[in-house]
Amino acid sequence: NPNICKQISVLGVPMDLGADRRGVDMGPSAIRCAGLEARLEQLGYAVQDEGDLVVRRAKAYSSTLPETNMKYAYEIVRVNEELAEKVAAITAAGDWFPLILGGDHSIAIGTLAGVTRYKERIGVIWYDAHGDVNTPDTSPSGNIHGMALAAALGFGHPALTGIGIGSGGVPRIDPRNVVLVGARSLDPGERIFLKQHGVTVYTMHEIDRIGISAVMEQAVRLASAGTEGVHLSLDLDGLDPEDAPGVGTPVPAGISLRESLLAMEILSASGLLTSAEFVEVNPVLDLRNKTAKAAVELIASLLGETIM
Ligand code: HAR
Ligand code: MN
Ligand code: MN
Ligand code: MN
Repeated sequence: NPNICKQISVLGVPMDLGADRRGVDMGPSAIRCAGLEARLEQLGYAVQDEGDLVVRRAKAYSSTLPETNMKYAYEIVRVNEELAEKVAAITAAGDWFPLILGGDHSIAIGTLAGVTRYKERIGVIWYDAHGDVNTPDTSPSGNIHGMALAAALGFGHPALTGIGIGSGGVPRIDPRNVVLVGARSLDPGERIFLKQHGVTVYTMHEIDRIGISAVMEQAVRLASAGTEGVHLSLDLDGLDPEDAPGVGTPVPAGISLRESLLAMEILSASGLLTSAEFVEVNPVLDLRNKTAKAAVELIASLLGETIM
């Protein structure tokens, strides 16, 4: 097993405000129900379950940030600040691997702020049907989960870009170390953003053309160049809805579970993984916890499980 940490700290973030849709708040619970801890222990890890952060219900009409379209911004910012501190504390000593369970993808802002606290520079593999690089100006929905990656890179509203690093802080992620895998639903403003900032995008086109193994090998190389390691931010809607039906915004013709398991194995074998989050599991829309079970399979492969 190539991963450095033999101890895994699991933290749930039952956030659904960033998606403006109920259900994804139950994601951490569903992933635990699918047998996460036992599976990790079978792999020889010591597991510390930190439980879930508290996310308060918020009324939409009173919680959109004034003069923006950012729905539920106050509570999303508050929870992400707490998440950043918690993740930073988990990584402080260097011998615990943070595994964050979402929750909608807005939690990546806090996770990434925490993961980069004690690191000069890290790369990110963003496994997702979407780009999540909207800013309030380009977002068609005002849903903050569609702004998370832009915010983590320092673009968008200061309320989001300052999370975990303060208003004078500079994000420790270079867009050239960010790689999107599985993209197939990008907004016009997102395409411009991705080109402008030099983010590498492997859409379904490249995955079909050169295969998931070549895509992942290149993704690992680009994300790790000049960095101290790679964070995986995996949105279950990156997978095909056939394999992961329990997501709020399914997009057809996605990455299969089989391809995704190989993707995780390649990332695992790199030995460069610092941290990971699995987000957007919506048990209300799922079929017999299929998507949460897929998440557990992916996590096991990511953390070194092999068949032989
Ligand atoms: N791009 C659209 C928006 O910003 C939809 C993106 C949201 N869906 C996600 N994110 N699950 O990955 O509103
Ligand atoms: Mn135990
Ligand atoms: Mn996403
Ligand atoms: Mn998505």
